[in-house]
Amino acid sequence: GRPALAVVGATGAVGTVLLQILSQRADVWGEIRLIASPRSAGRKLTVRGEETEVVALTEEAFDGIDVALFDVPDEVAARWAPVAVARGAVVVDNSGAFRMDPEVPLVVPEVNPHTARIRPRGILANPNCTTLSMIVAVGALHAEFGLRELVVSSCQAVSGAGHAGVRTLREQLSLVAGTELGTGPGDVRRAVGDDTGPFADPVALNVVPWAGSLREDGWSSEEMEVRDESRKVLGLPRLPVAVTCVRVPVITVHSLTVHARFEHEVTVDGAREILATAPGVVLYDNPAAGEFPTPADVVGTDPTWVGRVRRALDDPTALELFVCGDNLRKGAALNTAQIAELVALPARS
Ligand code: 11C
Repeated sequence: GRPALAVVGATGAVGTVLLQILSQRADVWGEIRLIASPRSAGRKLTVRGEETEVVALTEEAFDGIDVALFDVPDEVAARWAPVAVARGAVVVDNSGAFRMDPEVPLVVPEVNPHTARIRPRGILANPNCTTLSMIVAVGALHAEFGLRELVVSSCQAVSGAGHAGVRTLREQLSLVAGTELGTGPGDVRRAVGDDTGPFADPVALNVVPWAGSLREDGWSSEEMEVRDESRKVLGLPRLPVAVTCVRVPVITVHSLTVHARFEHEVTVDGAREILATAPGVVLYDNPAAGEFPTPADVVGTDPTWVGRVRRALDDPTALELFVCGDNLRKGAALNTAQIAELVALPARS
């Protein structure tokens, strides 16, 4: 029969999008079992047009499951992914718990599908949504030109922080809408109050140069992850990577500015040709006509969108790009679904 799939964390922001994606893609699955915390057990969610009851996360919940997709916090994944493996499932995990484990492949099907075949722990990891929102485009250019350095800044949407992030921005927007706020120091902060939700500062009418938790020497966890994960996915363990992660008042779609330096001289025409034909990438780049990707247009779509392709003014080996990707789709749910399909249909990789 067809393989059985479990979705662990079916009620979260990523889980919700995953159920939509599983309903839209070519159906390779037999049973799809929905698993969540005991708090959500008994809820009914729709997948592939069928109402499906959510079952509680227990050891027995994995019986008969071939592939288990995890969209849960790191500590829940660390505890339960090995349980699912012990019960016979291959785990595709979208938390940070296993991404840098040398025995866990970090998989982006358009970039390194071959790595999914060898999985000593029975676990495959999905990169962070910030890495994923740009890596398919960068990977296509690397395959042709040989990447030597990456300098990126992110503009991250609030849904990267889940339902709580979206709620926070919507509430703050309702407090500042129709006012004259944003003209005096601290006026937005006073209007939205002390509770800034999952963010370090007010995010309405603002940009916040911080995402994740504090690491050594002033770096954020998000910045370290973009560096570590880009190196691992591209197979370039010593790639110089400079990153600044910034939160912006966008609901969904992470954008990144990318400065990519390559082995040899590059041309804009050569880069455009690669980006126009790379699987999973859409080149949308005609500034004379005002055409470049923005989150408001990209949201809800699958590809990585690239615009503003330029050669660096002071370095003929480097390109500047603006990249947008839906952080809940390619950045999370879609990539895990694609990895699960690689496991179910290995001939494709
Ligand atoms: C954000 N990239 O935008 C983060 C969310 O380790 O999967 C993803 C955190 C993670 O807030």
